[in-house]
Amino acid sequence: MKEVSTRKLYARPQSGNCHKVRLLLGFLKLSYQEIPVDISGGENRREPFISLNPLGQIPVLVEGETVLRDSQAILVYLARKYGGEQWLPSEALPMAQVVQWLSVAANEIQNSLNLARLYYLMNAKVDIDLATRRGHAILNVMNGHLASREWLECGRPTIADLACFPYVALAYQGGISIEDYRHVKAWVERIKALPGFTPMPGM
Ligand SMILES: N[C@@H](CCC(=O)N[C@@H](CS)C(=O)NCC(=O)O)C(=O)O
Repeated sequence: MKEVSTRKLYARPQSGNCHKVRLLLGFLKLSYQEIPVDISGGENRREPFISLNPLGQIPVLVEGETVLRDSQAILVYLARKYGGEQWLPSEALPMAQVVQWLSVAANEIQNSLNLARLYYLMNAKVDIDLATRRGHAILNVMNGHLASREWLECGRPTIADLACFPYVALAYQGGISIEDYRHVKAWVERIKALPGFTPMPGM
């Protein structure tokens, strides 16, 4: 383990966005302290948390004086700082290809598969028909992309895979089955089989 005694991850067990970060911390063998944030109790909207992230969202990574919000940004930081070329290449084109999928994770996946999950698990106000349609649309795109490759980019696992993985693996909790997307299903199993993989509740 590479020790940074002050590395902290503000998170909650049920959050797929937090789990992306947890996965990379694990793969990189980085030690950290997890600080639970009680979102249902509104802790994310009060001090001291709101000073760490004015958006009131988890995950937040604190490493010494560095404070970072957003799971995608945190993946980029950890991958480049501790992962060498493995998880996020530095060359222009492969880096951009990985970043394409970070955007998919933050937009198409977050606003479909994750919203559908929040509708069923947390009674969130969501247009469930729209979220479901969008969920199937992005699964269809991913399935086509993965038909000819094992990993989203670079021929190896990168943060593109980690960013997209949790809400795809948990899609069933939002009433969306990945059974018909066989290449996506195989990719989910491939990620779960990576040495050092740890599941989150529901996986
Ligand atoms: N773009 C952000 C989204 C983070 C996000 O939506 N976090 C949720 C938990 S998974 C949250 O903190 N929700 C509480 C709220 O918005 O009040 C990321 O990828 O980290």
